[in-house]
Amino acid sequence: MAIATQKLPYDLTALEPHISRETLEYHHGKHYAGYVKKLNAAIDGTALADLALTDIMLRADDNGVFNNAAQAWNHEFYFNALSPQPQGRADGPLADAIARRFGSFEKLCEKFSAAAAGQFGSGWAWLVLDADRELDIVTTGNADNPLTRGQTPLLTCDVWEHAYYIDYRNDRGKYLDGFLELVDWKIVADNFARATVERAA
Ligand code: MN3
Repeated sequence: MAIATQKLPYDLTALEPHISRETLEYHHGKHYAGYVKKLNAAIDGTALADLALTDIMLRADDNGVFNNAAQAWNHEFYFNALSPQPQGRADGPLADAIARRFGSFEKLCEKFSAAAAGQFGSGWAWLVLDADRELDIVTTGNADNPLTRGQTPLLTCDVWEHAYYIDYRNDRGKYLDGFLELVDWKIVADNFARATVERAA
């Protein structure tokens, strides 16, 4: 059973002006879809073929399989947390956890942006829940995913150039400002609630 290419949860023009239709056509339609296609070709007929995407990523012992599985996972997680009508800031238990760990929601956003801006080359910035149930901000290079380090992803930002070059050229900082305008903190809060339950189990 092949891994299905997920549809975007919004229209191609829905994230404008921060992320253009052209960017989504390439980023979702070519880059993300390409990772899924290469992954399916690589796992066809192997023991991984019937597993869910997360399990394929965590069990892959081949770099090519891991990279394509992780890139498929990371992109789905990235696209799914964005919304044309986002809840603009965290509330509830997530807001409390952010205040405890970072001081304020604004500080979290600053720290997240700085980490994303500082990731050298291609990669991802993440808000995660650590094994000790603390929030943290981490970055990973290329396709790497915090699940491989025992951290549960709550939010990610793609800082590969293909995520922003059409709209912002080399200006990663401006892309990050636009990205933060689109993050739906209701979705991040749902991820946090699920991760907290899993960690407590
Ligand atoms: Mn990408």
